[in-house]
Amino acid sequence: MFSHRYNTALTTLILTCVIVSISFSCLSDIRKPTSENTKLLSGWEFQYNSNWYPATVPGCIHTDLFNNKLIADPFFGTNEDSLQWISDSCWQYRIFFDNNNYSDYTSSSFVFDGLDTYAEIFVNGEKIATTDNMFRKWVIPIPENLKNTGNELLVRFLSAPLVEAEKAAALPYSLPETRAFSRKAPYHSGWDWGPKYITCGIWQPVYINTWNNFKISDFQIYQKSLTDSLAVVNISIRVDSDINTTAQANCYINGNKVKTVNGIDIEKGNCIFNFDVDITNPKRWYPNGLGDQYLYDFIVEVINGKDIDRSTHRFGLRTIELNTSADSTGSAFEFIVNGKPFFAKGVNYIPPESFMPQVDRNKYNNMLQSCVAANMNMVRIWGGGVYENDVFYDICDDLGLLVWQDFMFSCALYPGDNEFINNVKSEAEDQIKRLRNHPCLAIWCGNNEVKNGWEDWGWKNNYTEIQQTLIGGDIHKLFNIVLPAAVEKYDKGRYYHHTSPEWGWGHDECVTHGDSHYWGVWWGEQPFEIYREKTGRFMSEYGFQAYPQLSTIATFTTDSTDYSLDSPIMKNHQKNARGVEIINNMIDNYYAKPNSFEDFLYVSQLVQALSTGYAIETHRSQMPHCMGTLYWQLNDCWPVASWSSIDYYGNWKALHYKVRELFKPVIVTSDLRGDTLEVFVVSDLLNDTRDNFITIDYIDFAGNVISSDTLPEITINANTSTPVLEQRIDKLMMKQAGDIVVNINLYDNNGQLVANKKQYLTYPKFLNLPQPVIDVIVAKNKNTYTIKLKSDVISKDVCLSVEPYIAGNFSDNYFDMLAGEEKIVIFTPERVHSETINFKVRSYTNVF
Ligand code: BMA
Repeated sequence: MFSHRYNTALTTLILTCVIVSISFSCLSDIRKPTSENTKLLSGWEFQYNSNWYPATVPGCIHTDLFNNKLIADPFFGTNEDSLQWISDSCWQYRIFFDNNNYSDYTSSSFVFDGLDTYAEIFVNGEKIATTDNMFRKWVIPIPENLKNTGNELLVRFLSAPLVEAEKAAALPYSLPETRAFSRKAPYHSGWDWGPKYITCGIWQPVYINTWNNFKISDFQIYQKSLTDSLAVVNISIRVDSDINTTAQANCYINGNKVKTVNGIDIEKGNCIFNFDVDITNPKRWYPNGLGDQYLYDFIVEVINGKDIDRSTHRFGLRTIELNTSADSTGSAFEFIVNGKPFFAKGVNYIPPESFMPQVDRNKYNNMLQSCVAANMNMVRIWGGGVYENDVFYDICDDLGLLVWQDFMFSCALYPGDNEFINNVKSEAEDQIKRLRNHPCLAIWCGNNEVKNGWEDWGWKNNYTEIQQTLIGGDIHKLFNIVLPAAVEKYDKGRYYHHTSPEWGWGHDECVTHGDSHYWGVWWGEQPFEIYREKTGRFMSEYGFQAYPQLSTIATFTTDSTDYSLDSPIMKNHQKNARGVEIINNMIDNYYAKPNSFEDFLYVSQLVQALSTGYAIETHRSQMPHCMGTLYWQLNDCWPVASWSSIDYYGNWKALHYKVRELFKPVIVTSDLRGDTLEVFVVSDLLNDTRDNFITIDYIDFAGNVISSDTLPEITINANTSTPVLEQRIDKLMMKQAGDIVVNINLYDNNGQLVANKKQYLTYPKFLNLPQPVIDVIVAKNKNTYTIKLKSDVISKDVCLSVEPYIAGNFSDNYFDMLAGEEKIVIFTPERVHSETINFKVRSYTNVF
């Protein structure tokens, strides 16, 4: 179901989680730790009608029903419509377990790392707990009166929509989204790129934790100071204890014991103690592109005469600050890492699955590797999804991807009663403690578009002034008091940003103050050129939709009779009410009308790449006014038309290839304002380089150079954007705008090509493109294919595909080739294929 690429994820559901695999061989004391976790993952069943069926844990009801052939594929056709009943029902899960003398331990508990969402938990029919927050970890003591064998642990999930309706009814006014009453992934209720599947289930691992006398329940590594010669980190250890004892603590870094602290008084209950550790000549952790990602392995242990417990984490040494100071324009939004301001290049990330427990390490790896391949250094985990699994942050630590972490609140107003607030406080504590040791974590953000919604989306009109004061007070309390206090308490020093964006796109401040979501192009249908005027200090959202490729559409359609934008299935897989219309309008504005459904898919990708690519170029060229750009959105949670640059199956859309070019450390950007050509050189490098040069060739589509210019002695200034040319284009030349491309090359002082930009003088639809003949020579290597392409005249937006479809990766795609230019592309299939692979080559002139 759902994926031909990731279907192994269905069966391999044991997510790598809290357990960090660091070798303990360096430790002198090899006694077993007092605290032990025993997984409780196999043997679960769920009840449907009155029968019990095997369940997968971690998992959810929709995937369990599907795996047992009780429902159709939720992603196929219009099945979404007929599967809504699932979320209106209660669902029960059970497992039988033996009593391993649990009452002999000081403590023995069931630990649920995550339950989605409203659960009642019973042992042998007796209720032992209720839960109401998907984002909390639940530790529930195992009752004493167990049988020796065959004890039943039963988890009953209530229907979230029904619980929400009850909570909503208790409030004297209604909130715009009833999902806001639940602490549950907002996107489950449907989004403008996602289906409505309100899941329930044991969505994170379950285990039994036992310990005797004491255990380490938490440990924080806090960097107190960092210079080139010395880092001082404070280790703070929380111990839960059933005894009063005096203990010793040891700290190991990279296998070497670096600290022993004796005489620690541990008292019954819980206590926190801390000590400093010095690291001389520290190696720093840098974001991708700015340096290495050095990680230290930390182990701490607490020992008394007879007991020992240990905990491990990796840690990276770096400083990170966010400069939000007022300046002559407004207020900055500039990240500074290890003392150096840098331009944040990245993307917004949504949950990669409608049914999150299906995601495995492989999928995270593919997505995050695609970010690094596209020269990104930051990913924003958007507040309408989930706090990600540990493995996600581990990979970000490894790859140097900074994480902008929203708390999970999005596009809604929230209640402010004590029960809700206390629930959020516990969630924040759990999540902050879980994530704070990761060097990738750059910033906490209160929510997505709550202030923006409250100020700009007309919600206020539904309320009296008194109600507005109450609601305004509730969201203020949540995002300006409760959450920042939690960050201050558990993760002191990490920046907390109360909402994203600071100002909605209709406000003047969106270009002068803080972070900005500029949605004027998609929602406002403004021309792409508006991005010039609307570049803010940090562009944390903007984007344009495109359809995925045909092979992706084939996974949820029956046959080609569904291949029409108006077919019920295609409509179901376009969640934005005006999506088709907006894409078509923009195609009309910029491109020729595509002939067929498949051509439409392709052109939708071109228009997305043109629009979002233009935004990125503009944002970077307005550095340092603008110091970051995160486009909307990286990925999909099912196969769908959306703003993503990578589809559900991991296929790169045209945009992702474009992003890879535009996020290179040094680029040359250009723009046409009327008949004036402007050229900038943008650099993320930390040093200036001199004596570079730029060639500017006006070339017709048959390859004749009409005029040439060289700009000598170009300095690529470190970490900024430098205008290098502003030139009126000759009138005669402008008359031939449809017949010319300006090929701009930036060379270093050794004559090596550093960057290229092909600037057209008019929109693609006005180009008089000849029909190219492209020579294609394919050579099969051991595991890859080399495709050599050469075109007689210019060929625009050359797109390679494999037909019939085979999953794999093209080293480049959706590129322009000048007349006579040769291009080599490597195709790497995901699996080795013995049969012949057919490559299809198309270019923009094939669509009209
Ligand atoms: C942004 C996001 C999402 C949404 C996207 C596209 O503002 O925050 O809510 O999916 O717009 O409409």
